[in-house]
Amino acid sequence: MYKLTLTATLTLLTHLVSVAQFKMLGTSRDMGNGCIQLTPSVAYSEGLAYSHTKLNLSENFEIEFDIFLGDKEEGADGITFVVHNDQRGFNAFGNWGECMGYGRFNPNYPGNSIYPSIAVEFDTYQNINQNDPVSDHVAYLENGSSRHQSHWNNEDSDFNLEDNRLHNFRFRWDPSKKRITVLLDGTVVYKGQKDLINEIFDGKTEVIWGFTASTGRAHNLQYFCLRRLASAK
Ligand SMILES: [Ca+2]
Ligand SMILES: [Ca+2]
Repeated sequence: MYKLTLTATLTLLTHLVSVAQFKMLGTSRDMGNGCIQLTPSVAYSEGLAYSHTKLNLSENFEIEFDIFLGDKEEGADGITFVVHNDQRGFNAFGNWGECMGYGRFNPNYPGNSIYPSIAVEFDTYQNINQNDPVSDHVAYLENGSSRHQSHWNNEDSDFNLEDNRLHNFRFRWDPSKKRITVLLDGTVVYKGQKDLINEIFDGKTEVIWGFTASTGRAHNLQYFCLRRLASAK
């Protein structure tokens, strides 16, 4: 029932997104064919891409992209989808390596990270410091901390996202139910309830969104490809 209602609402207004809509930072660049590179397969790279158009958290929306996390299973570090209201605006970035351009190395030390924010990480490298499992995984993050208490890896200790394939990513926000739903290749990989406007963004409804990625000693080509942004007014 929920799904049917959401789908019907989303058809009210669908925006087609374009590469020109994104501001690129660091190693990000237009790859053509509607794809934006975040990092090349080069050590210690960091790239971000933000949509010039902000999201309105008082509205329903679903964002859909394809993401590519590399072809080397021993690569690193992953991509985050981020929603933020950092005072640095479209120039905000976090640390490299395990922080994926979003977070900080020590969860308890402010360091440089994107704040206030939420993010979904697609993590391809185990960092014990951030509570990562041995496998690749998806996790929900808040306020620039890369450490997470839970994760999704399909309960598969060999789960691998660095498989030289595009993976479909969808992020849904329902403000009436305060519900976040994240899908990877059609499977729900995170579902949570949070009053984002008041608990994270101090009453603000207009927020910046985009993708961040980085590499460390290990690396991979990482990019995303445009699909659609749908929202209801
Ligand atoms: Ca990691
Ligand atoms: Ca892997």
